[in-house]
Amino acid sequence: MGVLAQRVKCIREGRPGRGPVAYWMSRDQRTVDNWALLFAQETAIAHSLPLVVVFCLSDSFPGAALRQYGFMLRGLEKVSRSLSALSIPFFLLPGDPADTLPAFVESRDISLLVADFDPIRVKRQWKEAVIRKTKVPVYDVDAHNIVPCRTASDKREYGAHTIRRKIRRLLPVFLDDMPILQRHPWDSGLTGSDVDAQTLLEALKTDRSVGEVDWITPGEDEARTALRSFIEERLDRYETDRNDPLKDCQSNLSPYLHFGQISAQRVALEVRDCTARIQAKDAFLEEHIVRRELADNYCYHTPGYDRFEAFPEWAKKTLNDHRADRRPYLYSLRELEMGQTHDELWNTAQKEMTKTGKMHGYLRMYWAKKILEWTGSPEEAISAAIYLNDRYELDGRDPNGYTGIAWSIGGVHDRPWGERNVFGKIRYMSYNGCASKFNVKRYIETVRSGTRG
Ligand code: FAD
Ligand code: FO1
Repeated sequence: MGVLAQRVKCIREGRPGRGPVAYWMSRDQRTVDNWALLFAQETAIAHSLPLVVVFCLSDSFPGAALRQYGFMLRGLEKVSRSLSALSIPFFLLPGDPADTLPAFVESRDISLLVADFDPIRVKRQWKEAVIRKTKVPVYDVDAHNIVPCRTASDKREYGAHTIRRKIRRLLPVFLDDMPILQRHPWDSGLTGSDVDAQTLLEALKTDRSVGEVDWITPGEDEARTALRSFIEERLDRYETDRNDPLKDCQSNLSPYLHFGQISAQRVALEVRDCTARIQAKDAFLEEHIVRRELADNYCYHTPGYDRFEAFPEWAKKTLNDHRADRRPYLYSLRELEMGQTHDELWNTAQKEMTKTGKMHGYLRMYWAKKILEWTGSPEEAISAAIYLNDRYELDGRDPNGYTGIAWSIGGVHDRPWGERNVFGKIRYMSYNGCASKFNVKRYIETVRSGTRG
């Protein structure tokens, strides 16, 4: 497991306890193909120690509502069962990690804590708070990226073209098969939590106005089924049809990837080794590996990843030069949320997101760019886009989202284009541009009639 060492970072030497090794599961909510869990098990076995998994359930995760907690908890219920079958008890601690985890570490005399890598702000804050209130060694494992974020690059990359060559060079080392999690040989004598998703959801203090969706089922097995059906039925058309919302050619893996219910490495291995057309495979792997890992790179190296200040100098200048431009339309957050603009295409994309929890990828660019055009300032646009994206998307609250919005509104990972009103040199997208890509009227009909999403 040599490459495993490159995924692991010791973030605090600390003083080991005498009890089990604990994996603090958060981003990578799966038992199979989980490098953080594999590292925790390898360490526990090396010291003849039991292994436990702990998950802190915060009811105030930024932007999350019933929709996302439902998907997550129904997946975790299955994770807890799979782990206990391997003699690895799963503990679910309701509350903020800083309030619950230190006491858990203390009371079980945990010998060391393994966490999973996550570049978003709230997760860094959680880790810092837990480290301050504990003394044990803490390790951080990148189980989410194929090429670990901290190995791919030591700085913020300019764009896909700069990180692509770094990732390509390292893929042969990291895009390899993964060991199987074993039945744990050392028994902790501890009984884990009884995770009943429905009961937890009913007790959860969260926004219930954004309801669960029923077109996708959470869980590790369901994620692998979704991957298989994408490979068998849609992958072949990916590079030709992926930008047409009527062709239904996306993988629909993002909710599973966001909650870590499937390993990105597993997805890449199965796509690489399947018999689909090479152009389709390459197009998918470009998005799935380069674009996704570029998003982690951006959020990890840019603490203010969701702010105007994070935009490239050229973008800040051009947006400032056009700050006073007259906006052709101005909409409030409420009007945007209700899809009450003059643009039926935009309203329909918004409706697809609020109804299904998953807006088509091509339309997300158009959707965000129009928010820049129809709000009073770039700062207001960022805040509205993040609020709506994180509140309604199943895959929201993710580095991919903060980066997608920064690309659309602030030119991050993009270059200057022809200067125009409000946008300045930020890449522009138009209704007619969409109409040249797909049948806009039919897309509007399918969402309105409910046959889509
Ligand atoms: P597929 O096309 O099947 O892609 C497979 C996987 O590749 C995705 O799950 C994702 O992990 C990765 N990927 C694809 N496109 C991108 C991209 N542009 N950037 C980074 N990774 C990508 N993605 C999210 O996961 N969560 C979000 O909240 C989110 N918000 C976005 C907001 C805007 C304004 C934009 C422009 C993009 C956003 N994206 C987001 C990226 C992309 O649109 C989604 O990842 C994709 O549509 C998810 O559907 P899929 O898995 O079926 O896509
Ligand atoms: N991670 C946790 O460890 N505990 C939570 O309670 C939690 C809630 C949550 C709700 C919505 C959502 O989209 C993500 C949530 N996550 C939670 C984090 C998630 O697993 C990922 O770590 C990050 O969001 C992606 O970087």
